[in-house]
Amino acid sequence: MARLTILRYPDPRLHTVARPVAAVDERIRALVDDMLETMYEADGVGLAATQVDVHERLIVMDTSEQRNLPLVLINPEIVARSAEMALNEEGCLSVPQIYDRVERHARVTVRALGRDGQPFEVEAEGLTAVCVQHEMDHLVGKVFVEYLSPLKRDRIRTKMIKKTRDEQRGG
Ligand code: GNR
Ligand code: NI
Repeated sequence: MARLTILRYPDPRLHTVARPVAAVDERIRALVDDMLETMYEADGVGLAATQVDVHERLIVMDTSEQRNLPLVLINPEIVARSAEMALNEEGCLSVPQIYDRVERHARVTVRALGRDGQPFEVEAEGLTAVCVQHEMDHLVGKVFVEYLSPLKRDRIRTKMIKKTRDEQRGG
């Protein structure tokens, strides 16, 4: 297993549209394991392949309290969405220390392949529903800050560029 580098907003590679995973093989299983390690190490509840510069439709998540229930979603598709919406505070490992409210479907049903390539469906609500929608946005090149006002987004962009520059100087 290996820890992967997470792209930081406004890296243009975060806007890449992922293509489907062609086959759930050893390469994909190794990527899944590295992404899980990277997600747990960063204390995240989810990670999309886009964030580690792999542009294939693959997500890992764990929204459990004890962080011992990894969920792997390969070629995920949302097959049902609630009419009811919910406002939730979101963050993103690619936009560290920025949190703001985003409106999403309160519940979604997702169809995907698991780590072994078997198809399954999962009904998500609460944080899991938020996370599924947030991660699936990453796969089409969308970061949550794009739901915020242009003014807020611009301020975040400037802040992230400065933060990244300061860190590279050894801060
Ligand atoms: O770790 C994460 N926490 C989180 C909190 C609220 C809404 C969405 C998320 S996803 C985020 C990890 C991440 O950036 N996934 O793409
Ligand atoms: Ni994210």
